[in-house]
Amino acid sequence: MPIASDPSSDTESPDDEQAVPMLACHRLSPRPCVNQALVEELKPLREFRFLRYGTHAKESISYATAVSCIIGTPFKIETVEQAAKIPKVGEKLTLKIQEFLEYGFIKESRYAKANELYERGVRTLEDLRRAMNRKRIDSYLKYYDDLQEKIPRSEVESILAFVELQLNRIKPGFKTLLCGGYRRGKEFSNDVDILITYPHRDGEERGVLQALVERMQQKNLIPEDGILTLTTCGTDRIITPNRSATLLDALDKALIIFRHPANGTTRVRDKYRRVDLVVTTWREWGSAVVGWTGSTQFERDLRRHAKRIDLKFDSGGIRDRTTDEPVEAVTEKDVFRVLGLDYIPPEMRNADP
Ligand code: OXD
Ligand code: MN
Ligand code: MN
Repeated sequence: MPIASDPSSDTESPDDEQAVPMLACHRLSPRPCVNQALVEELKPLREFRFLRYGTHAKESISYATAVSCIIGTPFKIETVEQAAKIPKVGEKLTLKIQEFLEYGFIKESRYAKANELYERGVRTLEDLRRAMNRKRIDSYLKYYDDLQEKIPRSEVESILAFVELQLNRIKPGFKTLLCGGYRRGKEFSNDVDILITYPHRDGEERGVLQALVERMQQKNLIPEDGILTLTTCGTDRIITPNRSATLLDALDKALIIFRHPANGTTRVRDKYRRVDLVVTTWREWGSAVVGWTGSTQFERDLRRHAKRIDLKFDSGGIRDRTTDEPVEAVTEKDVFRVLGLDYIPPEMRNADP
């Protein structure tokens, strides 16, 4: 594995030429991967655990990590022995893989797929759980059908164009980047993740998110109950530097429901789409890009990797764990370099099914 340059990256059997690194930031995760059929079969089992235990429970995370290791396995798994050597793949999962190798499917997975909860859409239930107050749940339900739909790349781009049009009216000179699944090359996204900054002009971004959201509301591009979360910690931190100076991931964020107008398109009616607007200083741009590109497991493993080398990573920046001092990394490549990692292109960060 050329990517496993970090000596601290543990593999199940370091002598084995085919050993799979434990962390997603030490390996490549393409979509589709060579074991995609197996991954598809394991996906409902993984999502069933998310539902049963919650996304942050260790039962869920260990399963997700095992599936992620299978995604990062560069060779086709053809024997039980190969499966058993993959990091995090325990006895029970090995048996499931054996079943898959013999029959081409996993019985329990088919049951899980047929499960009513699964049919209702894990993503939305998760979103609902995340949505902590009643108002948010209500607005979610109102736009439920639209929000269930996956968003094609062309529409993601069209939504960015709408946002840029508004930004141009507020303060030109910005730079945007579509992150999330779109940046990792997915044909269809669950939502639209837009990062915004002002290159080389730290401070220019201050207050921009608030202005953007207000403008979009005035234009009726965000329904009345369409702001799920609005935090302006980044701006607040700049205005009052000492109060929350150690806050990590203190980016300005608006998680909204966007009304995507139908006029000028072939659609017969407007559609409601989930959009995340994230404003960052130029200084934190690299970390924000890495943090908002995902996938979830990739980010989780990146944080674990950073911890091992006594750093703290998240989309708000990199810090020294001991001194809490920020470590500079303006570009995405800087982030990988500072973390002592080989650069992994976004389309190789698909560490979740
Ligand atoms: C998505 C993603 O699909 O970010 O929205 O993965
Ligand atoms: Mn996304
Ligand atoms: Mn998002």
